[in-house]
Amino acid sequence: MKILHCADIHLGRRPVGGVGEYSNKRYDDYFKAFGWAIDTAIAQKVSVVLIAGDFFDRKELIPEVLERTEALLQKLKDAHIATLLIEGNHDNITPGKEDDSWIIYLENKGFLKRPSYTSDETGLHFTPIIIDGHHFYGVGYPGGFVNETLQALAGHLAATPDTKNIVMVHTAIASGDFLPGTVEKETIELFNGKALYIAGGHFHSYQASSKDGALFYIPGSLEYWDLAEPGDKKGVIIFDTENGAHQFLASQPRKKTTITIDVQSDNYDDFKTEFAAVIDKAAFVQNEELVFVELNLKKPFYIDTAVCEEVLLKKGVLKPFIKVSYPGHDGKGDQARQLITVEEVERELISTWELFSLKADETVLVLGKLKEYQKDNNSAQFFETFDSMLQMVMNGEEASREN
Ligand SMILES: [Mn+2]
Repeated sequence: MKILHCADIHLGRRPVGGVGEYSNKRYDDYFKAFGWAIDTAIAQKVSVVLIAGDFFDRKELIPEVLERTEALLQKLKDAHIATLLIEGNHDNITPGKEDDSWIIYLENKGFLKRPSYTSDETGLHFTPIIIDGHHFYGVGYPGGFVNETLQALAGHLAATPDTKNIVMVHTAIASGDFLPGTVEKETIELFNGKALYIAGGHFHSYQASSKDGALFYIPGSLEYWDLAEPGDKKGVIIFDTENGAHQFLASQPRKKTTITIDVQSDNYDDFKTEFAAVIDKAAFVQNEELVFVELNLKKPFYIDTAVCEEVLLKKGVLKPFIKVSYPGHDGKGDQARQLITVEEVERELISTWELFSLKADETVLVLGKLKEYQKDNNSAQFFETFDSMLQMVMNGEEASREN
């Protein structure tokens, strides 16, 4: 059986603060990239497509995102290719809130199937999706519980030998530094002889467990989610369960040019001349390129990055990004920040607040709405939502006084 594995599609993403042409082009890019993955699946005559989390960029969708997504998934359905999906940290389903999930909606409409598990006092219970004798297991995004969850799954698989197992999990192997939601390689090794393939995600560039008979793969996001994300190897993996062969096919994300300047100047005025001279020598595809400029300073001084961006925009760059590295900056922590969503940071903080902690998930949801209404200048909805948020907290207080 041939399988196409992709992950981190991030449909519906619009760059933060992006307006106009740049924002619209990037919004389209994620749909185009998924369209390419679908065309590849059809051309390669695969039986199953695996989407290993972060299918959507966020839980709430505008109608157009849903419409375009359904049109793309319909192509797989028409080609009689089964689509299996797990959630990532961006589209994670809140337990008990399954009715609010657009992923469950797509599942109910027959566009995809979602291997999942439940937990109770007796442990974790895994429900595989079975296709042509292959058992597909999925654990979504277990976050901080990823090692325990996968250990339990490995135990379950040990009790059912002789089945062809494929595992889907939204995680990556972290070596050395702690990164949120990542798994230890020892946990992955528990699956040797128990699974044919583990379909991972979360990191946005290609990863494969390094041992012989590698099991665990990440194809990388199809498009750049963040211009500063490490690694440029992005695409899909075609896996053949009959002979164990796997093949990486690179996607074509929007052109990104990285320019690293080891700044010689020690003051802003000299720097402006130095910067302009470097950029003047570069040539860009007009209005199409993302340009990421890293400025490595030997001596710290203030740089107005808006001025640098203006220089690049005048050269016809679609979107410039300027990153200033001051002496002594080791870049540690940058990747951790890229891996978690704003909502996850908010939830962690709110769960420490006395009045809101029991309603952390709801509060994050309401804050998201308030931000949107603020952006849209919709004061009526803003105040209505704000009132309901206060009501929610007051009800929570009353409930605790009664008990
Ligand atoms: Mn992602």
